[in-house]
Amino acid sequence: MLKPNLRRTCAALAAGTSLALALTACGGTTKKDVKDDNASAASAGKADPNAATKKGLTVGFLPKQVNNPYFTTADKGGEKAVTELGSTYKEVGPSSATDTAGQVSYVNTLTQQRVSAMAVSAQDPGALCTALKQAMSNGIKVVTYDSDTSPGCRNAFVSQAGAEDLGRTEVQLLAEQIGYKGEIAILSAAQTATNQNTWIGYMKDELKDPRYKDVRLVKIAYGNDDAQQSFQQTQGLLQEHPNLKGIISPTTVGIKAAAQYLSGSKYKGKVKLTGLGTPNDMRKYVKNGTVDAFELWDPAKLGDLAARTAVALASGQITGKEGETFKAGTTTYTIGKDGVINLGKPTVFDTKNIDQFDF
Ligand code: RAM
Repeated sequence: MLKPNLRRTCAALAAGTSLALALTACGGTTKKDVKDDNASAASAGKADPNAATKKGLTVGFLPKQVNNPYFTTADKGGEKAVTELGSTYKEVGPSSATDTAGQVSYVNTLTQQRVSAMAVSAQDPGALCTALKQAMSNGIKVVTYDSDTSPGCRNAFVSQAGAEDLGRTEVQLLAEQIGYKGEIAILSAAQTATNQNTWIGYMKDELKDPRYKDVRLVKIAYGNDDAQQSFQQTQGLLQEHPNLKGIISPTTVGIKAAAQYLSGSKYKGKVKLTGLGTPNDMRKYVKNGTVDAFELWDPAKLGDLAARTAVALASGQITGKEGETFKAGTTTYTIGKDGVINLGKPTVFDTKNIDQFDF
């Protein structure tokens, strides 16, 4: 929580001095923000579905992590769509997936640069809220994609697939591979990551079903979307739990590192691994028998939809309210509860289809 005198200073700064100064002094999160953020921040006013698509906008992309190939692909999809719609694309972001302070300062940078809209994959549900609200109060439209904030801190969230679907299907995939019996672990990304934590919540719920009565989740490890940390965490999981039968890694960085470790160890093919990976990262591990099946959506399509949502918001075609519809390319999307827009269903990749995909 900001101290009262700092709060006053912030208000005075915002009112009387440059926006930049107020942002620097007052960014960050307070507990109160998180509590107040449960209702979606659909923009005020009415949507005009027939409004023309504005050109000449600037759309800033702020991924969780710039040097993560998943975001390189996703944001390229965003860039292509923004350019196609006649606007300017830019990308800023931290190189570590656990640098929430860095993400806050990038939000502030985009706000100071007066972009028309920003698309953000959040490292933490609450940490960016003060900064994002400041952006929205400056007329900037905020779309989260891939990993959401609390709903009140953005206008809409472009979700890669139903979160519940993703969580449950990963458990289903692994349980089938281990014959519904044995110890399993999860190798996640950052401990605060909204998307991974939501999926893990559904995994735990799925595991309550009686058909998993012989499956036991023994540990959730965090590799922070860092290849080396994820590799070491996998090694640690096997050392600590010698009877481990399977690992779910709902992160492209984690699953690749875990596959790399397993593939060079005595556990190859014996300890099963599934989760969310890209076909290009995972092809060789599917072909060499380390991995049977895993899943993902097309990251470029997620970036594309985030860009088109940002432009539709900035053009006044949607405000982020439930029930509004808009056209993105040739598909019409309907905004769901809490301003969530769903890209579609994930694809399961295995030895039969993996060669048909190139991302
Ligand atoms: C990593 C990131 C990202 C997640 C994918 C599956 O690249 O954690 O947020 O959506 O994995």
